[in-house]
Amino acid sequence: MPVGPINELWEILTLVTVVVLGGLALLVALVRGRGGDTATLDDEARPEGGTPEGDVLVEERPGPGEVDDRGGGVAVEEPEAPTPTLERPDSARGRLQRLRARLARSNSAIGQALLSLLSRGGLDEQAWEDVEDTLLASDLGVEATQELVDSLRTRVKVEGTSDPQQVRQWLHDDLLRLVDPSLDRRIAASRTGEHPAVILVVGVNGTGKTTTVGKLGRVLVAEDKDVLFGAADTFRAAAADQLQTWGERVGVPTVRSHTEGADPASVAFDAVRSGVEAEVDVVLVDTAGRLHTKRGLMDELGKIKRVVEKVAPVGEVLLVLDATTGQNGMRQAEEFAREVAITGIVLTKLDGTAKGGIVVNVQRKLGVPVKLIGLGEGPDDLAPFDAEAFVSAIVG
Ligand SMILES: Nc1nc2c(ncn2[C@@H]2O[C@H](COP(=O)(O)OP(=O)(O)OP(=O)(O)O)[C@@H](O)[C@H]2O)c(=O)[nH]1
Ligand SMILES: [Mg+2]
Repeated sequence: MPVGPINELWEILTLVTVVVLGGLALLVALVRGRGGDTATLDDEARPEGGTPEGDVLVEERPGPGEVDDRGGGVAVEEPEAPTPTLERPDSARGRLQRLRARLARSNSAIGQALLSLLSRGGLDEQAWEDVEDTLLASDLGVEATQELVDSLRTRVKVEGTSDPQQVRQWLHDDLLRLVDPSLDRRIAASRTGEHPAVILVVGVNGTGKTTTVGKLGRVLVAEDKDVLFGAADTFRAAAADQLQTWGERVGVPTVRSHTEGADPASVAFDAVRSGVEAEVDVVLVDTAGRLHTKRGLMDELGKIKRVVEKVAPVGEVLLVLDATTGQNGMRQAEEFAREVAITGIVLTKLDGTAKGGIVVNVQRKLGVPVKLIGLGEGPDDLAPFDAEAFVSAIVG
């Protein structure tokens, strides 16, 4: 058997093994080296503290004179990519048309009672007293009720008629005069010079402030305005969450603090300052509900307004009143007006009450117009107050 070729074969095999092993060793060394690099890159890519970039924008600032920054950082919570449910709401007019039936339903109790009384032939003392009671029950107030009844009685007597059509027309005209269509009910929601419009929303607990801020934000967004919410209700953490949820629903960022009990004036200040920097059109500031009888809390409201005005004038202070609270609502209105200059009233929950008369009462007491009405809990259930539509809803 020839030995030469076998030896050659062994030599070749040994060479191949050496080359393969060397190659493997080189490969392992290379992979190790690259592996180290990867780890370093990962570490650098992760921001310190593990906060995902763009999630929260924490602003630190020294408190201005009066501001006591108990709250620590305030964050602007951008709504996540606009929610798919975010569609364009009706125009103001369209919304009122849609809600008219609801308004009529709520007021028809007054209207029905009045019309059936007035169209009853031969109005006697008892009938007039019943008319008076119906008007008082609708929270029209003693003065306005007296005026209305006197006016109607005189007309019926002078004209010598109680023709239902005619009486209905008189009732309509008298009510409209009381509601006063000449009042300016526009919401100040446009920038003035360098400043965004600032709207402060105040009122007692549970009247519908936060809901109103959310709904109003939606109306303004639909008018192509840049809007920012300020969550100055720091009393409960859930309050800021509630506003932020509305913000996400209607596509508006919310400036808030995550610290329960943070200074509300400080959060309001931060919201308005962010609004100035971002050059938005409107900053809507939601405040905590407060009992009008609690001195300390009422003082706090004055402070919020003063602190905000270090950055931009507050053009609108909306008092939110629950239409179902009757005379108590009137007392609230007077106390709030004493503390901050109220520029407009939002009357909520008119969908569930026949107490629409409070519109007249509160306007007279405060000399401030009802600007908006809440007719339900949904995002589109806020309408501009329209005197004519309101009266027609009562009289039919
Ligand atoms: N039916 C009806 N419910 C309303 C209306 N406006 C608000 N609400 C409801 O009233 C309740 C209280 O509303 P919020 O907006 O939380 O009231 P708030 O004034 O912010 O309450 P606090 O912050 O606790 O003082 C909620 O259940 C709302 O859905 C309205 O116009 N009609
Ligand atoms: Mg609230």
